[in-house]
Amino acid sequence: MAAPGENLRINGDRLWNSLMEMAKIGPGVAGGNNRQTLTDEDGEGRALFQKWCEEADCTMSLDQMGNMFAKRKGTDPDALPVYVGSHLDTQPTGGKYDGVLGVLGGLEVIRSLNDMGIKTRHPIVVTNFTNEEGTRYAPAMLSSGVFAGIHTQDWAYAREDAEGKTFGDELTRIGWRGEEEVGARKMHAFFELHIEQGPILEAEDVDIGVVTHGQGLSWIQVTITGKDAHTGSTPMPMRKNAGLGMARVLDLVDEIAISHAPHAVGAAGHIDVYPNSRNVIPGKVVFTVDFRCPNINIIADMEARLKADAQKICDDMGLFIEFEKVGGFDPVTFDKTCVSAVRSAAARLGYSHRDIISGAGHDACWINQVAPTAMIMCPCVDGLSHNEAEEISKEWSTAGAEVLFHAVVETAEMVE
Ligand code: HGY
Ligand code: MN
Ligand code: MN
Repeated sequence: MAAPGENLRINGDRLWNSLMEMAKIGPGVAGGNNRQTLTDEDGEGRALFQKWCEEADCTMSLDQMGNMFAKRKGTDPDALPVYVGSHLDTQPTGGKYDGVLGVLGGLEVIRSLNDMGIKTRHPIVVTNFTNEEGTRYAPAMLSSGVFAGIHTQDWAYAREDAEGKTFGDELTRIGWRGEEEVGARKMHAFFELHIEQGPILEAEDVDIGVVTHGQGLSWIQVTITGKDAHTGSTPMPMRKNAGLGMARVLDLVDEIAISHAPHAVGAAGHIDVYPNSRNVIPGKVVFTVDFRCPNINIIADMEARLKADAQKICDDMGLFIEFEKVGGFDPVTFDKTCVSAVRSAAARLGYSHRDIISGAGHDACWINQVAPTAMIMCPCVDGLSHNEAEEISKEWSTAGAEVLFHAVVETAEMVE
């Protein structure tokens, strides 16, 4: 397939301006974003994205999980489309670029093709996957997971947020529940541009991460039950302190991950304490342990050690402990042809690049199970993400989108 000439570039200013416009929707309190999935702000962001896609002469489709598909026609109506995209939902203290760069970078590919009057044989479809973050509704990558046949739609619809509102009801409430069957679409290939969310590219002064693999993930929800009691009048030996049990288990999580250094990681980001009153010994805690590693055997070892050693901690303290697997996926190997298209695009465009394993999970990790898939990463400042201070440069954004443009256009086959 003919690759685009190195002179074919995107409009980095237009992409940057669109990123800044989208960032105005669902602002955080510290310069980032709080545009959580299926909130009114998510609905507003979707509407803006749809408006921009229609202005770029795309046709928008919506499936039953609210996944959005903006299609630019190809010359061959029978050719499977090349998909490009990511997610518009953010963490509660999210940044302006996590996910959004991949969706608006895909839109910039379309806008640039329109500017240059370039036709491709395969159609190109820009995608916004619903609820990639998995914050309000666990697990992460929920809708790309339904699209790839990992989760059933009924199971996804029944997921509840902290207030007991279901995914299905909230998707209907914000008016973005489509009719299209989820996963019925077939893809020629899928490309996702994403910030690295780690420190490697910036530290090595490299412009582009050619993502060859994604590490695996395990989310285990742990419930420890003790006994609510008065923090003042209950003698120490009589206490059944679920909060103390959690503290010792969280220390164990850190110890397990460090024992598999340097690649394994572990922490708990979600913690609920009951009754969460200043003068009541916690009778119950619920928290989610997040283990990750590129090696599936190490993930299994971390899960096994957590269960065995946390059980012993709680037995010794007279506490009751339960474990529930609430999310996870095996390490991912992306498609070699798509990865090569990314690597040769970076080289052609003169950008420094290196192979990299994705530390975070992405919709591409699930889509890789149903279509040839690859990812492109750009650096982020101090490797910081899932923090309102998340930052990238316009140059990094432009470089990432140009590599995306070249990889997508090569795969979609430019028509002279
Ligand atoms: O959890 C993840 O890795 C992704 O940011 N949802
Ligand atoms: Mn993301
Ligand atoms: Mn994220």
